[in-house]
Amino acid sequence: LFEWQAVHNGTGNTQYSGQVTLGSAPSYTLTDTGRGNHKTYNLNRGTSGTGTLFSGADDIWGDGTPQNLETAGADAHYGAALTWDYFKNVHGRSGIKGDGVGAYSRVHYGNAYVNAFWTDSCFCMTYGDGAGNAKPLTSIDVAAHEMSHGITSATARLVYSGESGGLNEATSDIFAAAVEFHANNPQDKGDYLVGEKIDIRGNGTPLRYMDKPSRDGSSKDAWYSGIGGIDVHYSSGPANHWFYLLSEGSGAKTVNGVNYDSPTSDGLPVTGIGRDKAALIWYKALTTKFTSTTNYAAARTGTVAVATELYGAGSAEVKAVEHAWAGVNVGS
Ligand code: ASN
Ligand code: ZN
Repeated sequence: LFEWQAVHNGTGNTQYSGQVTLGSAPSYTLTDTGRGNHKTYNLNRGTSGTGTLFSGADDIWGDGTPQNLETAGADAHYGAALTWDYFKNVHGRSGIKGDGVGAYSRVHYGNAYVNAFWTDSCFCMTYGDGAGNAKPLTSIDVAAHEMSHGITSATARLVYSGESGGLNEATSDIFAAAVEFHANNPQDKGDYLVGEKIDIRGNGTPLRYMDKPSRDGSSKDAWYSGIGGIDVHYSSGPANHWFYLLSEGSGAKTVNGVNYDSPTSDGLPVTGIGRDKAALIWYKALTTKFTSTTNYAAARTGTVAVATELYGAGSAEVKAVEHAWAGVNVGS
C-alpha cells in the first residue's frame, strides 16, 4: 500500500549556517524524507543531468569549508528544508506544487560559476561554486530565492520579462527575506538584503537591497513607464521596496543589527504593518490574484483586494498597502 520511511536526521556542517540538522535517508543519502523526499545532488562541475546523489557512510555532511564537496550540499539541502518549512508552517503549502512532493537541488554546477538558478523543465534548483571573492551561491536567501521561483511557476506563472518579470523576481526576493527571518539561524539572521553572504562583488556588499533598491547602482526604487524594458533583476526594485515599506515603514530603522533607510517616491511617510502580514498579503496575491501577465498596476489592485479580504475595507492594513504602493510610484 505504501512504503514507510521514518523521518531521519543527519548533521550538516554548512558554510553559512553553522551546524544544522539535515533530513537524510538511511545508509545515507541527502534525501529529506520529512519533506517530500527532496534530494540534493553533486554535479561535480558538470552542467547537465543530476550527477550523483550525495551519499556517505556517516550521515555527517560537509565540514563548513568549500574545499569539502559535501559542504555546498549541506547548505543547499538546508536552504531547501527551511524554504519548505516556511511555506508549510506559515502558508499551509506542502511543497512547491502544494502536493507534498519534494524537488531537488544540484550543487557544484560548472567551473567557477557565479550564479544559481531555478529550472522549470527539471523542477530543480542549481548552484555554482562562485569564483574569486564570490563564494558558493548556497546561502539561505539564495536557496529560498531559487525555490520560490518554483512556487511562482506553480501558481501565478508570472512571465519572466517585462513588468511581470520584475514581479517574478521580486517574489523570489520577498520570500528569500521571509524565509531567512523565519529561520532565525544565529549565523545568518533575517535581513532585507539579498546574497549578503556571497560577497559577489568582492567588496562585502550584498547583491540587492530592499529598503532602497538603487543602493546596488542598477535597481529602481520606484515604478516609471518603461521599467518593463530593463533587466528583471532591476525592475523588481519597486516591488521589493514596496515589501520593505509595508513591513517596516519608511525612514531609518535597524533590524537584527542591519541599518536601513527607506525613502518614498512621493515623500510621504508609510507606517509598516510587520513583515508577517506583508508576506501573507504577497503570498495570497500571488496564489489567488496574480496571473502570468500581472503588471505593477495589477499587483497593486491584487494586493489591495487581498488586504481587504483579510483585514477589512478601510483597515490600517489596506491603507498601508496603498501608501506603500504610492511610495514606489504605483498609484490607483
Ligand atoms: N540567479 C538568477 C535568478 O534566479 C538566475 C537568473 O537570472 N534567472 O534570478
Ligand atoms: Zn531570480
